[in-house]
Amino acid sequence: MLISIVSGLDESNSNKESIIKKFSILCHLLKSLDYDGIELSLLEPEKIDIMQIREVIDSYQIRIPALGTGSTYIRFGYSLGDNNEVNREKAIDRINKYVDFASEIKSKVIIGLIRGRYKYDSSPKKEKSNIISSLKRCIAFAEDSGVELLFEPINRFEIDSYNTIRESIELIEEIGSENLTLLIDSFHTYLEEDPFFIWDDLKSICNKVGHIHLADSNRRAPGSGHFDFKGFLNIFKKAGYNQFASIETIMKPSFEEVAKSSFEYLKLILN
Ligand code: LER
Ligand code: MN
Repeated sequence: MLISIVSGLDESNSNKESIIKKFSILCHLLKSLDYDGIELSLLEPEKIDIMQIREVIDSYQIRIPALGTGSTYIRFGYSLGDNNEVNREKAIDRINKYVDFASEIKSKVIIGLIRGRYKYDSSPKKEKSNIISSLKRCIAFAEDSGVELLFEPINRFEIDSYNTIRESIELIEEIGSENLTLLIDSFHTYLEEDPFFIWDDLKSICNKVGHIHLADSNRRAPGSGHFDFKGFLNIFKKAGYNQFASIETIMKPSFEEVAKSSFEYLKLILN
């Protein structure tokens, strides 16, 4: 299992030079801590100089396993489940920009918060049907570009649909594309899944998982709450999962400290 951590690059408020500088500093730090990758949470990937990013990842021998897209909904308000067609088109168009970026660096693209929340003019049923039709369009583009999309179940306090692993698997099976896999986030798993069944369920769906997010029950660094990371990660380890697990937490007291303590804790568990 490969280990990475999530960071933004503040690309919307910076010039190309300072974006690369920030990225190089992050890679330098993470490499010194023995990380395999850095997951990027982006708003406008088209503002980033992809050639320079490639030079940095090559020089540090570090990978960018996935791109987070949730800020498209949080900052721009565009979502795949919106009842307004113009807004849906904008979200699909934004996903295509992430896919373009991902195809250049062999990364994957996350479909999480960009699904949005339904408004007064919608309903759970309409929202789901909007998400499915938007997702089919995104998948067609991702397939043409050779990029994998990662569908992430997200807890009910942040989003209105596909909160559980079971619902998400059903959707993935309905879409039926090899380019659509599951992203399991330990924090959403902790909040949404039945503790009696989840461990057996995870064993049976391991082969559909393309990426993992790690945060403890308090959404802080693994080891600081009471989520059973040993049980969770050993299921994937035993199943031969060889993709990435990314630390995605509240970065307190600091990014550096979270990166350091999480890595040490995970190595103890995984070895
Ligand atoms: C995104 O990966 C995620 O987990 C959401 O809950 C956004 O915070
Ligand atoms: Mn997540």
